[in-house]
Amino acid sequence: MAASLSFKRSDSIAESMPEALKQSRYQMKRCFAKYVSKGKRLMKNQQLMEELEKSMDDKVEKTKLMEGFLGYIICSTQEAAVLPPFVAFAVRPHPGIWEYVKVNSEDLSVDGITASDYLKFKEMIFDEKWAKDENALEIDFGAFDQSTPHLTLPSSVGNGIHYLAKFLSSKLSEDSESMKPLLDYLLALNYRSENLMINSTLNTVSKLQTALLLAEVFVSSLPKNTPFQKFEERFEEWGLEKGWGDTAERVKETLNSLSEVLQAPDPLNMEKFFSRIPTVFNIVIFSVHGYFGQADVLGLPDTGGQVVYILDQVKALEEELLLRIKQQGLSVMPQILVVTRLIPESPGTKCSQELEPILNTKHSHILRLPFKTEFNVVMKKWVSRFDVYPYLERYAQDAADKILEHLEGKPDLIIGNYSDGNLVASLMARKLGITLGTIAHALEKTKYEDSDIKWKELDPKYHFSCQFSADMIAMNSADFIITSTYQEIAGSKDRPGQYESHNAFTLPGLCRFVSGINIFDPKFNIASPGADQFIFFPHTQKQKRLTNFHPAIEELLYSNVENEEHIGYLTDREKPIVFSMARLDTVKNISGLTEWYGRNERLRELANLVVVAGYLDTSKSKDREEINEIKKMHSLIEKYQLKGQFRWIAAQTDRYRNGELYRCIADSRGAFVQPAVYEAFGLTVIEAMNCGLPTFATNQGGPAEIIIDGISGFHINPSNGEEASNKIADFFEKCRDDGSYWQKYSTAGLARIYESYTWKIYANKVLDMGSSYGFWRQLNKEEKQAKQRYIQMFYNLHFRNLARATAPSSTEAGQGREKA
Ligand code: UDP
Ligand code: LCN
Repeated sequence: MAASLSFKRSDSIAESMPEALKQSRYQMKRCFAKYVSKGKRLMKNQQLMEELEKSMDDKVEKTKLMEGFLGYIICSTQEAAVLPPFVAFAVRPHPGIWEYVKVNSEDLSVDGITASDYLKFKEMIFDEKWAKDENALEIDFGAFDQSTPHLTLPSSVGNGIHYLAKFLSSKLSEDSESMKPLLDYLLALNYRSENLMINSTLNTVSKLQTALLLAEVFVSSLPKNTPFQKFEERFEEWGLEKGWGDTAERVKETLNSLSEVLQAPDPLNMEKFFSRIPTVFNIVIFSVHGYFGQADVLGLPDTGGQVVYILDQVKALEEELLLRIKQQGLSVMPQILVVTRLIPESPGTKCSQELEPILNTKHSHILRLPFKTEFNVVMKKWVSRFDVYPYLERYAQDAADKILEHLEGKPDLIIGNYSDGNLVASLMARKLGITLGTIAHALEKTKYEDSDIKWKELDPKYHFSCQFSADMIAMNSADFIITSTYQEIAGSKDRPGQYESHNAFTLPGLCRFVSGINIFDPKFNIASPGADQFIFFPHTQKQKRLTNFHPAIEELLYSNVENEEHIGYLTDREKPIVFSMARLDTVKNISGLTEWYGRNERLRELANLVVVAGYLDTSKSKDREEINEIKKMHSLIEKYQLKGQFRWIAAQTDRYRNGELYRCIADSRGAFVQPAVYEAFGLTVIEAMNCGLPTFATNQGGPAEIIIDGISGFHINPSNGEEASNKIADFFEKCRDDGSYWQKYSTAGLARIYESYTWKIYANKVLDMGSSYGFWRQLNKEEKQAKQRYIQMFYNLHFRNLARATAPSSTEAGQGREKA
């Protein structure tokens, strides 16, 4: 909104709004009268805009107002709580930056209010008694972050490690004593009780500096590739141990970066030094729910990208660890353990096996432990991710014992995944005093509209009260948070990020989070995943193509048979294929895509539709959402008479064959469509692009960042099916008329992948985080401990009760049954 720039943006909205309201007093009175006319309610941005438009007849006035400051405020308002005669606005002028104001619709007076007041105002709509309760539970995690430095620019969000190096530099240069914590940290470095880098003789900063100087002069005189072993003894005389590097050259660089840091800390040397020191050898990764396996599990309910991500992540981390350990001049064997649920009754998968080596790694394993009830009964069957909460505390205890036994000691880094894994990881990290990183591929709160304020309605089905509380515990316990994209943290201009939406929210009747998590905390980092390029490679690499799969893929796509694996058929096989693949979750919107296609005659003429998703038969599914979606799919096939142009294939579990499937779709000059209502990252998007398949993906979430619209693919708006299907139809028309059009998008998609989405970049970033944040938590010990106490109290007095309340009865549990 260009006009907004003419206003003094240094003033707060509460300060500027009264004058702006005065200038359009007549129109605004009408508009506010409309807002309050329907009584108390919660209004979203679109509604506010629509009703503003409707309240004004004069077109010129309307345009003037919309281009002015008031228009800017309404455009930036995410929601408004109406409680006649007041309207309270939650305004988000920039990503991560919120202001709350309350306007009296009668006299148009404006008051700036706090987040807490805004939340109370909102609660009045849903639970008046609770909103008025002065002793209602109000949680303020931010109260413990007073001395933690925070970022201020929205554009810096997600680059925490970089800013951490700056903060560390200034903290270490405060006074003559400031360097002591770094010395203590180095003195404590060891592998299985063997000192690394320095030993106790270097017990002052000046002794360390002298040793570094002597050693640097000495190694400078050696040929660059002299192995460390050749001068190890000399180093010991100076109090220096292994870990500086494998060759004279590398050792010299590391010595120099520490000398520079000790002399006058600067972020560049700080980052470099922390990326070099040997701090991480053993890693534990928690991915608790679902079916976690290496084969035959993908596409099952709750089992999608997270499994793929973790298996690829482990491979990348192990490779990078091995490289780093070699470059540090050490001969340590790293270990990575992925800890998940053991499901005794999981036919067709290996999920009942306790220990399983991870394919294509040397030292990594999956370790599985069952859920046990408080009556010590082992849960035999799969449990939906929404129902796992009563088992997690016991699980964390059992896991800690097993992990210590397996690793013969503590891990150096714990990484959690998703709400359940993050909670377990935070319990274990606290118990053992270990650096904690968390990942939330998808935070459910943002997937379901108003899931916070309407939690009571949704709780019997989803247990969001447990889940959101668990998320708060994990995010606040984490030393660092790994995200896939910027939008995951801070959203876009118009839409708040997943984490951002956890800053101030309320569960009326239960708990009000006045400061849940602050996205300006330097713990937030972006490390985007990649796709396994052995599996997902361009369709043009003919010599690598897995042609042995072609007969099966031919059958899958084109046979006329309808069976348990596929429904519908394609009469005209000359047409290109619009392809999609996802779990059959509501949010994935596969049924939405099917409906858009059904309605768009032009698209139906131009292309066939093939979707791979879930089960085809309700009797096979145990998942509530999937059952609904299956029913919807069948009714759409009937309603739009899709047979002949449409094929619905059941979930496919073979990743190698899936890679070839994407390529066969590319051979048909088709396109991949990811129609999700919201997608946190979207691995299928980068898989398709890696295979050279032009891709259309939702503009809601990660894909909006992966694809540059109109350049490396296309964005589609999942809430406007007609526009989306027309955009796809336009593409196929242009491909029909211009032989090079399809190729242009295929090539541009690949280029985008190669420049930004690889696992190597990811692993480097994550290991650097493990090291830097490991030191930060030592430096920040007191504040961290105080916060930990608060978290512990919240866990004990709040979360535990919620989790217990969702547990099945002892009889159900005894039979290994989940709650219906
Ligand atoms: N997938 C699969 N078979 C299916 C559905 C999905 O192999 O029937 C894979 C897909 O190739 C991708 C992952 O599961 O690797 C899904 O990841 P994404 O990030 O797209 O979504 P999620 O399921 O994690 O929400
Ligand atoms: C879970 C999701 O919902 C996806 O958006 C991600 O791509 C996947 O995990 C892997 O991070």
